Amino acid sequence: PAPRTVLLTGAAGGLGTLMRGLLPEYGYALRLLDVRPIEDEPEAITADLSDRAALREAVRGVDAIIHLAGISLEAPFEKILRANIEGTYNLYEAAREEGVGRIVFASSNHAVGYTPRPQDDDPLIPVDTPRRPDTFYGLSKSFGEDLAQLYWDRHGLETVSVRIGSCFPEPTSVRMLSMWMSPADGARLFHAALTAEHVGHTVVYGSSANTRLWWDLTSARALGYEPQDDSEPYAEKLIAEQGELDPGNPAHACLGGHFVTDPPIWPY
Ligand code: NAI
Ligand code: 15L
Repeated sequence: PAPRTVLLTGAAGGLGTLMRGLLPEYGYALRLLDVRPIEDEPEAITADLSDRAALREAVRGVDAIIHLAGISLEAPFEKILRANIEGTYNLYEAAREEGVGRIVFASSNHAVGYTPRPQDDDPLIPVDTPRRPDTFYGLSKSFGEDLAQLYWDRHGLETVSVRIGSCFPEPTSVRMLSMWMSPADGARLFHAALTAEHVGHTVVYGSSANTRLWWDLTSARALGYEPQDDSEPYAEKLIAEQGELDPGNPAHACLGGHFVTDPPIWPY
């Protein structure tokens, strides 16, 4: 049976707010969780991913979880460790203990951020390309994918790890022309990830059907995802403003874009 009650962690964030608007149309009843209170949502659970008792209660009785909570950009290692690495472990443990069958994990392009982007007629990046995190942030997503694999192999808890490109209302950079996932396509992909049968642990790239796509959406489409959007209508304006990507510029050379060249955030 299709999952109905879904815990949405990180519900106060940018993507969480977009999905709170879009997923109910697919028939889901969302239970919301975030460390930040959510305006106009009195029933939302305000809890930190470090609070194991709160997580256990939050996952009790849900059919599935969409796990968006965590630090969404590079940060000092200690913070990433707590929120993204230990926090994701805590959530998986709560899900295992309460018998939740499936998690959709918000992984990121930054788990493979050092992968050179395809140029000219190069093939699209496959989903089984070696992971090459570009930051501690990307490393935490790589960890999350391995954690998901472990919980599938050992406990039969299913996960779809979605390596999200850039999910925002509109693309705002030339790189995003390749990476963009429209919010409506994001909801389509999460719905497919919640409803496809026998996913085990499946890794997919999360983006729209962009003309300038860098990666291969085959595994996402195999879940039943049919993207409807393309960033191309934004291309002319963004390229006029920012110029084409320069293959000689290291910040333009890899999937992770400027994450690859941004100075590290101290203290390590
Ligand atoms: P965001 O930073 O807007 O939202 C993250 C939410 O998680 C925030 O509301 C924050 O309060 C909450 N949070 C952080 N630490 C927490 C903790 N310890 N306990 C409970 N809640 C906590 O980020 P955004 O853009 O909404 O992204 C959501 C997820 O998707 C993140 O995991 C991010 O890494 C991932 N992602 C997003 C992409 C995007 O394009 N928006 C691209 C790739 C991945
Ligand atoms: C991410 O992983 C971030 O969470 C998001 O804020 C964007 O920076 C996105 O990647 C991106 O690469 O554009």
